[in-house]
Amino acid sequence: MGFLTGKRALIVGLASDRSIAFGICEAMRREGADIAITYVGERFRERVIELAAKVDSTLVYDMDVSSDDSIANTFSALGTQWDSLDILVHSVAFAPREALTGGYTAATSREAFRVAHDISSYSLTAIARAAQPLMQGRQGAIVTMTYLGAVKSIPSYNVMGVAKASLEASVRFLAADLGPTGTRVNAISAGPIKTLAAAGIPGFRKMLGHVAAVNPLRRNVTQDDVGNAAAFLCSDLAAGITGEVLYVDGGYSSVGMSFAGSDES
Ligand code: 0WD
Repeated sequence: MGFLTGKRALIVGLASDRSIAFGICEAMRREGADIAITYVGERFRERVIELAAKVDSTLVYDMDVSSDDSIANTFSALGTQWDSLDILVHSVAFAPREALTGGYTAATSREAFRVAHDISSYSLTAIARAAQPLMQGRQGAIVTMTYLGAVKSIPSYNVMGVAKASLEASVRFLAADLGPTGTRVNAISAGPIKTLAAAGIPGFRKMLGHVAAVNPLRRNVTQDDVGNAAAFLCSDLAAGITGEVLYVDGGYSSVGMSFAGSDES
């Protein structure tokens, strides 16, 4: 029996089989959770329905997290299928492409700042609120996806790093607010993984190579690594953990200096 048996999980942010969200779906299903999925944009619908079938799910919703109506409609549709929810996964981020190109100062317009924060940060609070009626009294868990750019500058990550800092602060405020109702809130800070969203970051391939060359595990992390950590964080095995950012990055963030290869010679 898996350690999520009997739990219901809503996974927000599936775009392709490479999405981190899909790794999370697979790990949670393997551990026994029932899965519902959201995506954004009709053009993804058929693809997401096929992916949902791989985790035995038929509950698939088109939800734009920048729209309160879309969020409300999705949770009301989900509520007709499920009378409770144990797990909410937020795996969504967006910034206008031009904001991720060039230096931070020149690239960060007011509008790009607004959009990045709305979709990549505020949306966690919006969906956490919408999920509350279904999560009441469930000892549930919310997990979101963040990146090292929240706490350190990273080339080209620009305003997305500032939005991730806001997202990580939101995790702490949500954890404090929702803890007394039984809901835990955590983030996973993943190392770079090649996905559709990552493809929008200039130099991403270089980033992958650098991280794999110098982190303690000498490899990039995978969707499975992140999926397994998310499954753990949303399970009763992690019942004492909330308001935390868990690094799943092969140890990259723990190193002050490291040379490529196996030693310093
Ligand atoms: O290296 C990486 N891939 C890392 C990703 C390292 C560390 C963290 N992350 C984070 C991302 O910042 C994001 O928060 O993980 C999360 C998932 O990202 P992903 O799996 O790398 O990317 P992807 O498969 O593209 O999923 C992100 C999705 C969007 O994909 P597209 O490619 O269409 O931008 O976020 C969703 C969408 O499915 N999304 C939205 N969902 C609802 N409403 C919206 C929206 N308005 N905008 C984007």
